[in-house]
Amino acid sequence: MLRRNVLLSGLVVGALLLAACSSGSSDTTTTVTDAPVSGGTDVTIKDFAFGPDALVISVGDTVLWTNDNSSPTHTSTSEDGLWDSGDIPTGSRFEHTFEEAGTFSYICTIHPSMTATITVSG
Ligand SMILES: [Cu+2]
Repeated sequence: MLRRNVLLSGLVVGALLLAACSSGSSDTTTTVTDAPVSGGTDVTIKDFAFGPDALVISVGDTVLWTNDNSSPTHTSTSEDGLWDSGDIPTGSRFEHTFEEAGTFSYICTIHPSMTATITVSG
């Protein structure tokens, strides 16, 4: 058991050394931000509306819906069945990543007069 642990820690150290070497030879700078989703695009649900109600994004983008603190429960539900958030309570968020191009309409199933579109360009 002890021998196995020594072997394992040797492997870990080796891996760390390798990682240190490869990061040392790279000049890529990684910036850490407090953004909730990198490359994401935000929709705010407020005053019984999606804002913006027409959003243009790229394939692979993640859209983050945030239900405003003053707003009751809503949903973000694709009319094509592509996504369905279920209930998004006050102050909560939902995200969906778009993997195909097209124009997609969605509604709030609780308030069907709330409509909006996401256009995904390839
Ligand atoms: Cu709603």
